[in-house]
Amino acid sequence: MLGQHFKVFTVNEIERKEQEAATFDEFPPEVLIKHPLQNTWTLWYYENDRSKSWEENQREITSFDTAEDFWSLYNHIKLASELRQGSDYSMFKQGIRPMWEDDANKCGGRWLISLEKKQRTSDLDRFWLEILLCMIGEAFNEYSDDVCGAVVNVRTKGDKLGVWTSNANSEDGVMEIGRKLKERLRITPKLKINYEVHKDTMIKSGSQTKTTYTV
Ligand code: MGP
Repeated sequence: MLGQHFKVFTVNEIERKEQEAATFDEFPPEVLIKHPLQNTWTLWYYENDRSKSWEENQREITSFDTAEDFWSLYNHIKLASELRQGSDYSMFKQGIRPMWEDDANKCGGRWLISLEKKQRTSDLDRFWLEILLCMIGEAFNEYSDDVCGAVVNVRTKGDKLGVWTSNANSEDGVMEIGRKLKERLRITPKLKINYEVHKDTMIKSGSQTKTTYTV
């Protein structure tokens, strides 16, 4: 994806070009340009403040559209496992709010990965990073457009990761995204993950939500 736009240089090639360029003006522009992503992404942070509504507690942090700016942001913020219990990170395509009500989400749902408590130390951070890399790298191939964003919920009862897609009725797309997710997170085939339609999650009673697809 990135290579379509710019040649990727090895460290040795860059060092040689630096030595060859006598002044900054002579520096080859392709070395200075950051690697653009297909989409611009926005990071959101939710912190549970009981004096405010759920929506008010969602804070838009920043947006980025290059691989380098993604890593600057990622390296600057806390890992999900270091967040206070009850907090969330969400990363969505720019213009999509991380909530069921957004036009892009209202007919959609999420692949949900519910972790056991002990997985906070072993899996949470690497799963979240891998999901982010899948999204910014458009790893879901022709179905990448169906992806709206992803959420990590840090909870005492067990953390959750959700990959949100725009159309719960698009079975081919939803299933392909689910399969790819399991493959990239290296989740054992024996462990099943479920897709929930947001409209069902909104009206769930108790802790169970109807499952629409499973991989
Ligand atoms: P949660 O934060 O997704 O999961 O939803 P948690 O805390 O594990 O709770 P559980 O109910 O899944 O066990 C918690 C609550 O936040 C929901 O019951 C809603 O009141 C609110 N909420 C969550 N989301 C994703 C939304 C949303 O998209 N829109 C609105 N309006 N409220 C939401």
